[in-house]
Amino acid sequence: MKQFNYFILSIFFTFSSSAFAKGQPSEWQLGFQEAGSPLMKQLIDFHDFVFWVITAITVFVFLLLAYVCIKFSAKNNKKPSTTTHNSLLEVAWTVVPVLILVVLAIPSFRLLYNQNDFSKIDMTIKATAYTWYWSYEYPDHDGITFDSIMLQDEELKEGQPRLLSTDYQLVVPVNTNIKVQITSDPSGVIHSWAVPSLGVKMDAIPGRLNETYFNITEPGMYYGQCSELCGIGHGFMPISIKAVSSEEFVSWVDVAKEEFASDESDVNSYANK
Ligand SMILES: [Cu+2]
Repeated sequence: MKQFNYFILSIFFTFSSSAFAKGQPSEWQLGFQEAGSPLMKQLIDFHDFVFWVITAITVFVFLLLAYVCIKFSAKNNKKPSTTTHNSLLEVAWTVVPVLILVVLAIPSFRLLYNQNDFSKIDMTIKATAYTWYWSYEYPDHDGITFDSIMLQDEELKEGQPRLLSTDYQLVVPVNTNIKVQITSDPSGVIHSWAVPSLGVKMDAIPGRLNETYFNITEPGMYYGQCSELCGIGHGFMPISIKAVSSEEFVSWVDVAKEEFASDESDVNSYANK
């Protein structure tokens, strides 16, 4: 399936000027963004596996229907059989679907378990949704806190995707299990913190702390958007993540501690700006 998608994509790319960029959508994209985390890789593999299973079932049922329609039509089958039961057949069409479901359920539950396995977390970040931007907090790094506001078209620099770039990015180290605690402004609405290439999508609900995690394998930019219809600014509260090496992250933390010296009034004062 993946190969097929890439084949189709390559055809479209021949006619499109956009280059294939990791961690963000591309023009004429079909299928998923390239996996940026092991979890997304598993999600894509499972999707591809299920795709082939349902394709086989659909083709089988279609061929069976076509066969029955032709073979047992009033024209071809003048004297219908009076058979009403066939034990072997009835057991088979019950047991076979059950087995197919078991074959699907095993990798599905394994994936579900992996998505909720918080046993090996290296660091935590808190994302809070406001109308209409995300605010981030690094509780493990002296509580660095900052808002991440979408860049307007005229503020975009070369290579920054429109509607996905923010003034401050969520900077994280690569090959680190990062837990994200997600919530929403208590006086706000429900949002959703979603980054497609990382296989992460979690609702941000006022008064409730949800959590998810990701592990980025390669340095680079990874973009996401609010994925809950939250109101007028829904399309304008992107998530942009900058994955860097652990050394770069350490030096970023030093700079960020100065730049975003924890100031609670920061978030509240934004509304008055
Ligand atoms: Cu939102």
